[in-house]
Amino acid sequence: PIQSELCWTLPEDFLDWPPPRPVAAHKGTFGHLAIVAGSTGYHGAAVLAARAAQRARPGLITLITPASVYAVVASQLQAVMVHPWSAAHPLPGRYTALLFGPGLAAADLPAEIPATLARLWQEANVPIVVDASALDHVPRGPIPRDALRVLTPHPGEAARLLGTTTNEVQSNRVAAVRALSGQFGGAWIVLKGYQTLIGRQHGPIFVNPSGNPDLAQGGSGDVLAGYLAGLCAQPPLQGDPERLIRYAVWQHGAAADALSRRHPAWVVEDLVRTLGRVAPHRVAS
Ligand code: B4P
Ligand code: MG
Repeated sequence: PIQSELCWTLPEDFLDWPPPRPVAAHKGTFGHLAIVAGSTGYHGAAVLAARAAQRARPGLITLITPASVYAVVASQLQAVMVHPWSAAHPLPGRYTALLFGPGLAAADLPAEIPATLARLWQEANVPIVVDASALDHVPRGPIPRDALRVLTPHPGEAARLLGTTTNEVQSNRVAAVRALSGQFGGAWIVLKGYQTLIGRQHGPIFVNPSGNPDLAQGGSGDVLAGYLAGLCAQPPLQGDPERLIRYAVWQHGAAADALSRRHPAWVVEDLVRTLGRVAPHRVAS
């Protein structure tokens, strides 16, 4: 049953969003995203997230990746700056948003990466998005007031964080969002899957109507994380985090729906190319 705390996202919610870019804008206007992602065996997650972040069109993107995968990651990206993880790149630096994950999973992951995430999560005054195995390194407890924090678990990850089962999460997804947000200082939770939920410990929970089972392929979550973080990095969009997150999730699903209508056998690289190109429309009543 639909509870009163649930609000459906509608495509028409975004007829005036993102706002038009000022004619005299330059790349500095749209911020600089840092992505910390990838590890041995998971280099593709970093590449997909970076390419999806490009589709959100922040001014600049820097991808910081463990030295073990640096060469293979860097060789696949052009406009994205790529650096091997090292103390030479202090975070948050001048970045206007940070994404930790996806693909930060391998046993050879430098130990400073989880430690840096834990410190920044509690201190940094810039938006932080955390996805995939990086979720395991987010500290419970308070977060800075007025700093955007977003976790993007799928039901399996949500269950791991809550110490319960995937079935339990799926049987009351709203409760899972509330509980996760409560544990992580009131952070925004994007609980993925059919009808992705977006919400916090208190306040409305938004239900996303777009997307379909063609998204059930490895890498589609990495694409969402990159695209969402690419929007978070843009100062002109940071004033309305609720709409920003809802738009990212809606656009990701709508791009999948557009692909599924045209050619059913699409793969996640097609999703990256389509992302950001679906125009919001009014739904006939
Ligand atoms: P992992 O092996 O950790 O998968 P991953 O690397 O995170 O893959 P990826 O990043 O591409 O996908 P993600 O789910 O992040 O874990 C997979 C395991 O987790 C599964 O074997 C299962 O046990 C569990 N799990 C994951 N999703 C589940 C679900 N929905 N229900 C039950 N168990 C689940 O991101 C996928 C993206 O595609 C999200 O944006 C999601 O919303 C979207 N998507 C997938 N299926 C969709 C659908 N039917 N309708 C609409 N959107 C859908
Ligand atoms: Mg994932």
